[in-house]
Parts: sequence; structure tokens; C-alpha cells
Amino acid sequence: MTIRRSQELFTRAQAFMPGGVNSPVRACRNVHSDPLFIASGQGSRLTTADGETLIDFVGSWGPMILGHAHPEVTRAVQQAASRGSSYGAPCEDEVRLAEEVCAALPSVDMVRMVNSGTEATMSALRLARAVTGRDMLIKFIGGYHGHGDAFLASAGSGVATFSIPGTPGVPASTVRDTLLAPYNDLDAVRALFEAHPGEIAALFVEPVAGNMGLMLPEPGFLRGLRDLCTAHGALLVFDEVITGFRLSYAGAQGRFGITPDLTTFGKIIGGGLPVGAYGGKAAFMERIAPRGDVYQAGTLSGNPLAMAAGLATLRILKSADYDDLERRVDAFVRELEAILRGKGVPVQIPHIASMFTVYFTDRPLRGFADVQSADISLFENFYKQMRDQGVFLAPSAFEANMVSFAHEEADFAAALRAARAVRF
Ligand code: HOZ
Repeated sequence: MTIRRSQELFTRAQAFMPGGVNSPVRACRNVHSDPLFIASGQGSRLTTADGETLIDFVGSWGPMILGHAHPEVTRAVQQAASRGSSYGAPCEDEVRLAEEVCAALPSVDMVRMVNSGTEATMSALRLARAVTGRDMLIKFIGGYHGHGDAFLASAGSGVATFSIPGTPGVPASTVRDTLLAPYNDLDAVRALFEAHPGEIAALFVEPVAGNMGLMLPEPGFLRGLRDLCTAHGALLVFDEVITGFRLSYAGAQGRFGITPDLTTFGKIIGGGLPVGAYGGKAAFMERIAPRGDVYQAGTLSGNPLAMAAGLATLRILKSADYDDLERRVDAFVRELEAILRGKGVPVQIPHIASMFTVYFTDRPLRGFADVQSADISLFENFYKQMRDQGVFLAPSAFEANMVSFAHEEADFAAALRAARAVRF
């Protein structure tokens, strides 16, 4: 594959942008590769600045569930842009998107739009602290809730990719209130609640973890979290930035039948434009300014372009056949796993709905410690050979791959052909 133009751009980028990128994982350092610069996307495919076409399993890390440049989303954005790109005053599409999100998720009576998933989780934490009058939070080791200070303790995504235990710049006093438990370990969560009675404001969880790679909740885990939070007066916050409108139209909470107190969103609800949101019961959300006393604001919040893209996306997703997509992903992943196993490497590919991660380990996968035991060099080898053959996977062993409704049998077949040709 030719990557000369990408390399030229990367050289220029590194002079003016830290690491040559605006977010770390895409720099592809975890797989010792140069990043590919993308010129365009259409459906399930990306075209690089070098003119190469790739089957895309990154999906912009989640938002592109309809594929790239879906005509209805594109039209909605173009029409919105022709009416102006930001007003700093309310517009009708904000109301319509809020109505759609609240209608889709019974746990969400009211919603506040922000500009990213990070902003959504930071704001949800502030609200949970205000509502409970407590400071502490529980998060899971390898769980990732954006780059807000309080969440950057044993975090997933880029923090895991680069094996950073935390990050300079976060005061020790800030993460002192962040309690950590292993994912899928209810006893550890119970012990934290018992050790800090009346002190824990909220428990944040990705109901299906997507930032230590894909990690599935064991049966009873999410229900157990709900019960513990209720028993100890803490808010259960589902971080559905990835899973919202992907695990089902009603997110992970709809799929697993668990009602959180607050939910954070991002990615899909912006249809590929920068967006985030947090929502929950009216009694909690009414604490947000200007209705209530908890301050949170944003110049571009409820941006008309993002609202239009989100509305167009949800309009299509509402009648999309999630079951069919899941069946197709399941068949693809099982075949991929069989091909790789046939090559004598230890491999597991947990998957759900339209997400999957390739882990090179035989160890049962319950939490981040298991993920860390996976063979990174096998992953790197696999990633590079797949990319050389035009299959664009998440460039880290600690991220989830995303499939879209635009992926066709030809895409899966081509990816399987590439996998057959991989040598370890
Ligand atoms: N939060 C993104 C993945 N979970 C980061 C992507 C990037 O750093 O490029």
C-alpha cells in the first residue's frame, strides 16, 4: 500500500501538532505504524490521501453507524449549514433531538446537549455530586469516560494504549475521590461502598466496556450495580457514549433492561459532528442551570449542524434492523476467529451488536487485567497485515472495532480474505 502522501502530511503535522494528531490513539504508535490520512469516506469505505481504499472498521470510533456520508445525513447538514452554523440562541432542532432521545430511553426525562462525550461525563459527575452532596465516585479499572481529570485513574483508551498509569497535570487531590474496582467484580464494588458509607456520589460504568477493547458485562453484573447504588444512595451513571443507539435503539440500558439514574451520550447522537449529552430523571436534571443551581454551559452546545446530523441519523436508526446487523457481524466475527485460530495463535473475539475486539489470548476475559495479558506483538502483526490489505482496524489492542449498517457481505468477505492471508 502506498502511504507517501500520508507520511508527508504526518511529517508536517508533527511540527505543528503534538504527535501530529489531535487525539492520541489514531497516531498508531501502539502498532508502530504511521497514521493514514483520510481524504474521504463513503459508506463502509475510506479513501486515504494516497488514493488507497480501505474497509473501515473504526467508524470514527463510533459515530458512523450509518457509514460515511449517508445521503440523508449529508443533506440535513448541508441544509442546516445554509441556514447558518451557530446562533448562540436556541433552535428548533435542539428541541426535536432532545425529544427523540427522551422518547428512546425511558430513564431519560430531560437532556442537556454538550459538545463531546468527555464534557458529558464531566458534567454528569458534577450533577451527581450536587444531587447527593457527596464527592466520591467509583469507576472501573480500564473504564474510560473521556479525559476529565476525575476519570483519569487507571483509565482505558489512549491511557491504556500508552500504558500511562494516570497523567501529569491531574492533581492527586482530584483523583483521591476516584475509587477503582475491577470490571465484572461486584464484590469489589460492594466493598468500596461498605468502606465509604454515605460518601459515594456516583458509580460510572460503560455498560459494555469499549475502551479496554470490548468487554462484556457478565450476567447479573449490571443488575448488581443497580442494586448496590440504590442501597447506598449513589447515582448509577451509564456511560453510553459508545453504546447509545448502537447496542440497540434504546442503548445498552434498553438491551439489558437496567434503569440508570443518569446517562451520558456522544458519538451517534451527533451523526458524525461533535456532540455529547447527558440526561436522566427530571428531578436530577432540573438541578442544571438555569432551571437549577448546578452550573454548566457551552457556546456551541446544541449546535444546529450537529443537531441536524443527529436527528437525521436517529430518524434512520429508528427503523433500522439492528438484529440483522448483529447476525451479520456475528457470522463475520465467528469466521474471523476460526481463521485466526486455524493459524495456531491464541485468539478470542468478543462481540455484541456491531462491536468487536480481536484479543490474542486464551485467558478468559473478565476485566482489564485479562486484556493486558493479551499478546500485543501478535496484535501489531495482525493489524499491519490487515491494513496493508486494505482493512482499517482500530490501531490499538485496547479499542473496539465498529461495524456500520453500510457494511455489505462483500466487505466482510474481503476482510476474511485478508485475514486468511495473514502470517504469524
Ligand atoms: N476516545 C477515542 C477512542 N476510544 C480516541 C480516539 C483517538 O485517540 O484517536
